[in-house]
Amino acid sequence: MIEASRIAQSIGFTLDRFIKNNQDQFQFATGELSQLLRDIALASKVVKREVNKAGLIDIMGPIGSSNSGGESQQKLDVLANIRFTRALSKGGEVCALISEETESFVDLNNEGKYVIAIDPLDGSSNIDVNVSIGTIFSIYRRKSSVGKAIAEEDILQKGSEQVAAGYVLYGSSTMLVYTTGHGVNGFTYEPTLGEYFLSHPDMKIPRQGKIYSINEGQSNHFPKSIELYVKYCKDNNYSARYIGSLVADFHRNLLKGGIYIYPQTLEHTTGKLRLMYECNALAFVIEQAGGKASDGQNRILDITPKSLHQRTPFLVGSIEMVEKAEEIRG
Ligand code: AHM
Ligand code: MG
Repeated sequence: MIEASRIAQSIGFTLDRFIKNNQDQFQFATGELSQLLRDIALASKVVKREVNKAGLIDIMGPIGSSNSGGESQQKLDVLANIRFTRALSKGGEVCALISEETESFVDLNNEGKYVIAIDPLDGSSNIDVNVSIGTIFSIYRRKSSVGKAIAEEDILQKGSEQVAAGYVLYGSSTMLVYTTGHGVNGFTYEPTLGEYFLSHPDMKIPRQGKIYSINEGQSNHFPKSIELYVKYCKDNNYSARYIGSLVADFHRNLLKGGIYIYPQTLEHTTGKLRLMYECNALAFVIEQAGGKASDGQNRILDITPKSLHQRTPFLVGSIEMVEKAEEIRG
């Protein structure tokens, strides 16, 4: 664990320098994971550039196709998927790619050591109305031997096996927040220099907050326990804040303290969010920041995925709030 003071002294470091300085945290580090993080940062800059052009050129709106979950794909969803796939395929560090936008995983047929699960552009229904969106990523070590085809054991790994994870928030500024299991650090993009700089060292979520984030329009179909927890939030004068863009809601709650919940609903009987490329990454980040993530009963990171696009109920945020929500029974 790097000392908080050493991290604090790194404020203003470029992402590149920070990654290089902390490379010794990775067991058996050979620089590949560092390169992979740089590839993600580079792709995010390209996506950020496209996102900022929305409204000016023809990249908004649906493209007319559906993603793995049958949801309408936006032009920027597809574009972001192409940008990340290209950036991650070229370096040779990644051997397989799992994406929200593609039905099955992509075997890159190389000697890469890492498997990556990614939601290239989450919350993309918000693009047309100029609301923050994000990219979410999880990085795992390959388990099968190099030279063999990618196996199920490489793909369906538990969240606890992630070696790094994070997100990019395309908001009023663009931020890259990630963890390699040694705390959470946030970098802000400086557009005139084209660089990410460390702005939020060693991020910690308050143990208790006063914000709850849930789509209350679905409340007629919440499980009883969630209905009662929402009542508890109201009885305690918590504030409701829901952007409907997971990365933005998560990031705000990480900074201020709060809880985000997407439970089972009538339409999404097992929850809406995807375990492998939405929940696991954010669960790893929140635990590293001192918070908690659960499906209501089980730790998200302990769930063994049975399929690529598996959904799960998701409760994430300040530890005392998530524990309270788990404690209330319907
Ligand atoms: P997406 O992957 O299709 O973009 O959907 C995920 C999004 C999350 O960003 C957000 O928190 C949630 O769906 C909002 O869902 P709802 O509109 O049902 O509240
Ligand atoms: Mg998504």
